[in-house]
Amino acid sequence: MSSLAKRKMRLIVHGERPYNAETPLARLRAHYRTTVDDFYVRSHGDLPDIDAAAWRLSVVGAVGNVLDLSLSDLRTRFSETTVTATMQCAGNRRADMRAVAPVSGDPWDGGAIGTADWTGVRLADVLTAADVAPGPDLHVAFESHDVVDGQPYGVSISLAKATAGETLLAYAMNGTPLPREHGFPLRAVVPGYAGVRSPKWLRRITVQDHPSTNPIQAEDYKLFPPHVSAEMADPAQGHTIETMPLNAAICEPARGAHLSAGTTVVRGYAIAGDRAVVRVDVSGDGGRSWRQAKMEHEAGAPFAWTFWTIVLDLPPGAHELAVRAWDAAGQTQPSQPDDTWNYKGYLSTSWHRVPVEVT
Ligand SMILES: Nc1nc2c(c(=O)[nH]1)N[C@H]1C(S)=C(S)[C@@H](COP(=O)(O)O)O[C@H]1N2
Ligand SMILES: [Mo]
Repeated sequence: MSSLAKRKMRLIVHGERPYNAETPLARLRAHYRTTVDDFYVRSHGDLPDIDAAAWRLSVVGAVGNVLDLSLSDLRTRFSETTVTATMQCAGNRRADMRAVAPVSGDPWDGGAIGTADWTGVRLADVLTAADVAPGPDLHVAFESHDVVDGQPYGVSISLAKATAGETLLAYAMNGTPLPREHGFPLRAVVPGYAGVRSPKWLRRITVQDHPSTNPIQAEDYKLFPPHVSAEMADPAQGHTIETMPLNAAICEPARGAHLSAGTTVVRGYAIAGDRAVVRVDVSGDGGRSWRQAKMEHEAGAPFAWTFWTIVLDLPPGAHELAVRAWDAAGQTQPSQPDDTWNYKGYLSTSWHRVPVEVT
């Protein structure tokens, strides 16, 4: 067994090459900050092995001052900052969309998500040092060391999001250096956005007047209406997934659990991209009636998930537990996966339903 597989032994592996694995739901709910060993991994290519001493980050393009930074330059020239933020794949909960029609991509359950303390420097500070003049139509493009279909992984975000205080270039996760599979030695962390916009194994940052033309940005991670198939999809017509929508999942009890009559503790997470979760409703009868869960959210961590707990009194029989959250805009989640089905299975946010058997 590789050392990676050994460390990540609790994860549910969807693929070995590229390595993709998610956190079992009960483990996810064990700690507000997901331990590094339990943190899901989403990779599009082989994990690069980077020699930190030789590694450099270059900052080029529409800059007054081209930068070529070593890790120690980053640590000494910029002030260190830590942001507690949730990373979530746009394909999280994709498995639920398969009930409607087939979808492409790994069948992630609700564990392609995790929360960590990310430590590094603000991307804004690095862009200031590169003497970037603010412009409304500027984009910050990233290029990484891993190779996907013969090209380096690449994505971009707007200059506005790149210079927001929460956006980091991170070299540590939960107080330890980034492990190889999470982007050693440096990754971007773009809180509130889909994980795809937080590139790992960074090598170059380019400030430019257009979004990245890399296929990951220009073709992948696009949201389409239900009638669009893989054959007819025109990437230019799809919505580029950036901010993540409201979502919630039941972590305990597990799907299909056998419970004894009486009180059952139901626990899970809720997350609303860059907005706050204001309420979490839980149903013991498939959504005919709802009660409000108790929420736990860490103050000062607007980009981190909300944990929630409720104690239900379930009579004997077959029941369907369900959860739906509400965000600060008063919006809630669709009841059925049919409502938002798309052939890529992105942004699967319908009420998370968990059948249980009570005796
Ligand atoms: N260079 C690079 N960065 C990447 C990826 C990748 O394959 N290569 N995957 C992205 C996707 S889709 C997600 S969801 C997150 C996952 O981060 P994690 O593996 O640290 O959990 O990384 C993103 N950054
Ligand atoms: Mo992802």
